[in-house]
Amino acid sequence: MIFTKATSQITKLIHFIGGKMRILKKIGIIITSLLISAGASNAETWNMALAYGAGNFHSANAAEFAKAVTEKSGGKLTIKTHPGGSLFKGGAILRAVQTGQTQIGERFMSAHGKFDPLLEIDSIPFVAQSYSDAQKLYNASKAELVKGLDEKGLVFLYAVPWPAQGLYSKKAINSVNDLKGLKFRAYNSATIRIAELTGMKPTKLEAVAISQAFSTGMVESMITSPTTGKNSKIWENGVKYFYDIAAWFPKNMVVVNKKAWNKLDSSTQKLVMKQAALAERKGWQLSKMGNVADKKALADAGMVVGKVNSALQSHFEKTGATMAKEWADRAGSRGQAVLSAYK
Ligand code: PCA
Repeated sequence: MIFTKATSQITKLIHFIGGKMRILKKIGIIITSLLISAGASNAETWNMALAYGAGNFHSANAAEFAKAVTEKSGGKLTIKTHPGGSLFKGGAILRAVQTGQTQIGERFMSAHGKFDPLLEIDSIPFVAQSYSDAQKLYNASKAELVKGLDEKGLVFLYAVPWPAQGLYSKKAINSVNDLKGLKFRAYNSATIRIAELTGMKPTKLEAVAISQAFSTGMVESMITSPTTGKNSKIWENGVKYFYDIAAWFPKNMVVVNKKAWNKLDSSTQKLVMKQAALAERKGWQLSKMGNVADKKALADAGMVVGKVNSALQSHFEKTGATMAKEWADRAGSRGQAVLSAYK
């Protein structure tokens, strides 16, 4: 009897607390939505244009960066990523961000030598042939790069290299003669210049167009990372050979439109810079891992993965020396200062 009474009292108490909790929860929701609407005037949304597929490590890293900023900014900044060139194709991203058509984007730096020759420094063959040299070159060039972008209305956030660049071909390449006349997929002025100095026929194409270009026979060779070959499942398009030249580590950079940047309060700007630094560190690690794993993936898919022979090696070295001189002329004293700081 006493026991039953106590039980019913406890049940009543639980109902009472439950009722109070529901009211508190409702009040909480109301307060939260009031806070959100009060803050709505300084809640920003940025659309982040990415040129490479969602599965690529640069895009995955950018998505993680965007998520971290969105979650940590307390509703002040939401970043939405658009991979695979779905918002703007690679070639249009820098200009789209500069002119404010979108607020943020990632772009392959060395395709923009006309914008600033300093952006091409990481694609001069044989200047930096390892990750540690690539890092040194980045450190030596960063201040000038950031300044050049700033003068053109862009805020630099971070840069991450692609794995070492190598030569892909449908047929085996044992001499410079084997390269002559080949239809060659290029991604910037430097790769076009290599093709010209070698006697290949260059066509500039976005990475997302690679599979189709090889499968239709529009191109039959290219120089890019093991990662891009793997992402394009290049072995399914008749490409059997990968020669690891490892003569440069070109980078992607993430930039923001300056007007969009200036709309953020200083604590949000700090948050973005902090997450950018983390994304940069993570990106370099992912790149180093890909440099090993993606080469293995090419071999596992049945491709012949090796090095060029010494005659080809010296051809590419000579080509690189010519290109270094040409770049020095274009980049002038600014370029010279950066290169001597690197050396
Ligand atoms: N992949 C990109 C740029 C460099 C790289 O490794 C591409 O092929 O377009």
